[in-house]
Amino acid sequence: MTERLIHDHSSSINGNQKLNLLFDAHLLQSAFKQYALKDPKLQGNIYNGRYLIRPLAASDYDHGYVDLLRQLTECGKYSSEDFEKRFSDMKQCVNTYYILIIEDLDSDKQIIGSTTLVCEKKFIRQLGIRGRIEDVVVDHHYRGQQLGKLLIELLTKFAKEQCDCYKVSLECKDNLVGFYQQFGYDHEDKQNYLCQRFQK
Ligand code: 16G
Repeated sequence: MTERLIHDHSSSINGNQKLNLLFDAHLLQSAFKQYALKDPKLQGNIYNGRYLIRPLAASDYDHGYVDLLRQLTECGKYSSEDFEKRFSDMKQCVNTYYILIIEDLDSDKQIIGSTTLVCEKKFIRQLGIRGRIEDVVVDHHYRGQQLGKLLIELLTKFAKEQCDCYKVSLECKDNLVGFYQQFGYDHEDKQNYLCQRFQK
């Protein structure tokens, strides 16, 4: 199984294919190791012998990444070139975008889960970093296997320990509040989430 593991600085070997990854996969090692102590189903970056967990790759448009996001919200239509341009823009923002995906190794490397951490640099809080967990989605065929839990726990740990975030927040629908509370996310006293939408 080791040949499947990520081993390069900004790219990875996945089978024989070199991937252009959004961020350095080595950054995940500490979070992975700690998680494996809690859940031995995570070995290296393989979960349960079947699921590879890694940073998003530029080629993931071809592995169903955008279709997966469509299970969360509308994505519109765009080409793989458009996707790669956005990917490249994100990658140029160093230490900012961390998109973690789960790939099903038994199903043609299809992407079946994803979560994003965005790190925002601040002038407040001693030049603090604020994290946001975004776009948590697991393919509906794969729900009930704790894969969303895995992604959120890994990225939350990563935000705290690797990115040194002083806080991490997320927005979710009412029915998911209980789900996120189990990972330490909660309403803050006298704080509200306000939003304005623009017609596009
Ligand atoms: C949910 C997501 C948020 C995403 C939004 C999309 C989580 C924790 N929250 O609130 O990240 O951006 O849905 O909905 O995954 P929208 O397209 O209506 O903005």
